[in-house]
Amino acid sequence: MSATIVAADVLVTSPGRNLVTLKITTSDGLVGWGDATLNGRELAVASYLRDHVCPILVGRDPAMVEDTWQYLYRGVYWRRGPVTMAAIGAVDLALWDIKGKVCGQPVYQLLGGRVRDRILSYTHATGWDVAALLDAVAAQRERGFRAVRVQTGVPGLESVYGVTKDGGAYEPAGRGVAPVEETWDTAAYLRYLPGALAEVRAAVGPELELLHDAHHRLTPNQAARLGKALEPVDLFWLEDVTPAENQDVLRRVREQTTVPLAIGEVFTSVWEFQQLITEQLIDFVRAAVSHVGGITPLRRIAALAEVWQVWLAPHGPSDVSPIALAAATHVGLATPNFAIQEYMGYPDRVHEVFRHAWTYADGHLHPGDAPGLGIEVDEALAARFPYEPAYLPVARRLDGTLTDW
Ligand code: GCO
Ligand code: MG
Repeated sequence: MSATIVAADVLVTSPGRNLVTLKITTSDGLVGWGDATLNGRELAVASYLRDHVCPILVGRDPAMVEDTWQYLYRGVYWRRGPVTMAAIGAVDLALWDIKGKVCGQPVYQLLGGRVRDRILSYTHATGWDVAALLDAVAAQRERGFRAVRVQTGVPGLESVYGVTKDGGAYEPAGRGVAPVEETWDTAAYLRYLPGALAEVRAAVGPELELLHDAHHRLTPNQAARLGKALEPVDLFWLEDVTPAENQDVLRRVREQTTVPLAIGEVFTSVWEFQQLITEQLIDFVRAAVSHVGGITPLRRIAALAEVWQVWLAPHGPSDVSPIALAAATHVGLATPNFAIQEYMGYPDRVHEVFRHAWTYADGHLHPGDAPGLGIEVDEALAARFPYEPAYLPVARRLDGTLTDW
């Protein structure tokens, strides 16, 4: 007799930031863990799971990973969107975790085994001015990183995406019941950034990989101008130049510049990547393994991208939990067209609540060889940190109109 799912429970904890976790328990006593965190909308995913998904998981065969994905995606009629897909992603991760434990194998073995010894990772360095940014880059190089995302302040602006003024650790979600409002001026950013990044390149030398995130804020024309201006900096990638809801416009950017483009952390399905990949409008797919619906669809996206020489580079900020990071590293070790894994890091308490087999050393991540995803959640410790409302900021232009954050 095959095992059945006997319980599916949702844990919401805030050990430094809000994280939502799905726990699936089987009749033979195995437990699988999935990440269901959606920054600023955590409780919506928790409710989607608790109220609509957990009850129908009970009684199902945990071995049927693909069928359960299809059941939750096609079987619901209302499909896609970040809340739905983060919920499906949590189920998919938990079922892969269980399958690994049943087989006594780390998930990467079930995905075909390793194609590399370890996976390259990049982290963030931020500084309000170039001197502070160079200090931050030096500190990350000390930690072994060979690839660093660089974000700076902009003269004349009080706050800028991805940068803290006091040099402290960056966490975009501000605690409180309403989002913080930031002011944004694209013209000032475009005037300042190319010179600032040229200074960074001159200081760090040619070998360090530098990345930059424009966070959806430019028009196609501005993106093309910025891409051209940054060509001498030799970026590993320029991320999210436009909101990319209108994907056709990226052709104009591609025609104008050879800067490598990365897009996709807010996309939730293979279909949102289809045009970008098949028309080669981007170089790197930034899907988050949990937000895109799990390991099952991430593998499909990777396979489509491989055909078109597009590379996989999963999203890995502190707002996807160490469970999602585990899943991304398993995929990364086993996927030929995997390029790099973002590793922003976590507050210490997060590592205590989510004990993980994955390790960071010398600029690289490894998923470890524990069965499944290699995660143990300290539920008693998690329960000591209840949910606190926290939201990403919103951004307004100088004239007060709302713009993309
Ligand atoms: C990145 C991202 C994040 C997002 C965050 C929003 O490239 O890492 O842009 O830092 O801003 O995930 O919740
Ligand atoms: Mg990004």
